[in-house]
Amino acid sequence: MKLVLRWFPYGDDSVSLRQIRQIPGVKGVATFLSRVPVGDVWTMDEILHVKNMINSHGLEMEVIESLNIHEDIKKGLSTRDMYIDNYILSMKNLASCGVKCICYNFMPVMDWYRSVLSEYLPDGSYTMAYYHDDAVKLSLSNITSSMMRGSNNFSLPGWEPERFAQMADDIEYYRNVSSSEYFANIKYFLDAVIPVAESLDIDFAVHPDDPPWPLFHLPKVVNCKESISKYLDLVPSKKNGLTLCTGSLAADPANDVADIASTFAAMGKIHFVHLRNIKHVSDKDFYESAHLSSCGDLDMAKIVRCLYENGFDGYIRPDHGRMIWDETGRPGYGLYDRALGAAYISGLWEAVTKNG
Ligand SMILES: [Mn+2]
Repeated sequence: MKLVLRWFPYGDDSVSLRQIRQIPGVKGVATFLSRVPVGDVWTMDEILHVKNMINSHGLEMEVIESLNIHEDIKKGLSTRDMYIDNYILSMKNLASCGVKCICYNFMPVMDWYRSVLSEYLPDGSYTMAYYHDDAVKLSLSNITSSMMRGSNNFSLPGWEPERFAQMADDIEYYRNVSSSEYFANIKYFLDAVIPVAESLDIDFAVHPDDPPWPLFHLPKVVNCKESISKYLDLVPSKKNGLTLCTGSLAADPANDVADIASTFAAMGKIHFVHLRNIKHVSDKDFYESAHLSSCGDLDMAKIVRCLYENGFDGYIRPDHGRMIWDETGRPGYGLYDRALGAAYISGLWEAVTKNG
């Protein structure tokens, strides 16, 4: 197991590499080239520029989160072959630079969504939350403007303002795309990239939908044990694997995250884990709690034990953190609470590996 932290380059992060280096146990960062437009090739020059910066702080860049997929690939348009060729070139360049794991998602239009980016908790911290009734009654423009207002002037991955103009049209487009057509588009993409991942020895790790139920009637892809199996079976390969995001999956109380962890770790299919906790206030309403089991609904020790006992040997990162100790920054991605999460995960891992 290797512990990493998400980090955003180009001055778009309130947390420095120097600070990350000082969190005990953290070996590297999961990052991405946010200034390369989605669909363009990640050139060696651009990758090495960021990698050298990370390495010079004593950290590794073995995980990319995310190498995003152009919407034309998701829609299955005739232009997709060009974008897939670009994607493969980016994979090859990343492999030459020592990258071993690529996290991505196949969610149409929206990467993730919270109806509140800064909710006050009784202990004086702030966190992200989701209230389903609010989410379904808001218009797209209300949603995009509330995400922007809550962003503290940092970019929100998946919510790039240049995409807003297109979002409404895209949502309309998917009204006529059935789930089976959408999965055919996924398979077309995986058929092209998984053999390349095999030849490059890069682990491919799809991130679950967040939240795990449909918004704006958009197709859902990876949101439960069955859909994870369906997705991974599209192209059977060790390289076609999963990012186990515990918080995303646990948002649906029907999901048994420990069981999902055991099942897919035993198959060698979990390459990357986002370990975070959430606390439900009703079936579809929740907030992101501190990482400790006692603070949320998830049994974090059990999940770590399930991963370890089933041979998991990939990357783990603490996921979103609350804003504590008067910190400000990108919602979910401050330093302090994620550092506490990292220390907690290190403790759980040490306990399970030493005591079984
Ligand atoms: Mn996640």
